[in-house]
Amino acid sequence: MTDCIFCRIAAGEIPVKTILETDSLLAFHDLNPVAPHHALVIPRRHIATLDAATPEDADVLGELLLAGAEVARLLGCAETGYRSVINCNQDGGQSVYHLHLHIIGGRALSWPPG
Ligand code: DGP
Repeated sequence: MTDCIFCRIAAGEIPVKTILETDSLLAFHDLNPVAPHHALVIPRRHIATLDAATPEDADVLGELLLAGAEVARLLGCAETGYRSVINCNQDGGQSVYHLHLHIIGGRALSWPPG
């Protein structure tokens, strides 16, 4: 989708600070970090929301979680801990409608979220 910012990032049209990439996924530093470590992992294929995912997306969803764990290790916050977040739709706080996993760490995070 040409009007999707994360599709454009996946296509290399918008520069990001890449952490890892595979044939199906890309991980990069968030533009507006909310913690010392804040990365996003996106599927290259456009899936608008978690709610829009189908059983055909099961493989890439599994890869997304595993890549998120690898990103946390690469950032150095796996042992101290981090949060994996997928915001879904308006009440979930989603602002970019291309499925993405946040990896947030480097400080103690409160619960419940605001
Ligand atoms: P969400 O609210 O869950 O949809 O999170 C979207 C995140 O995407 C938000 O933390 C900021 C980040 N973001 C938006 N545009 C860009 C961009 O152009 N580059 C990078 N690196 N991050 C972006």
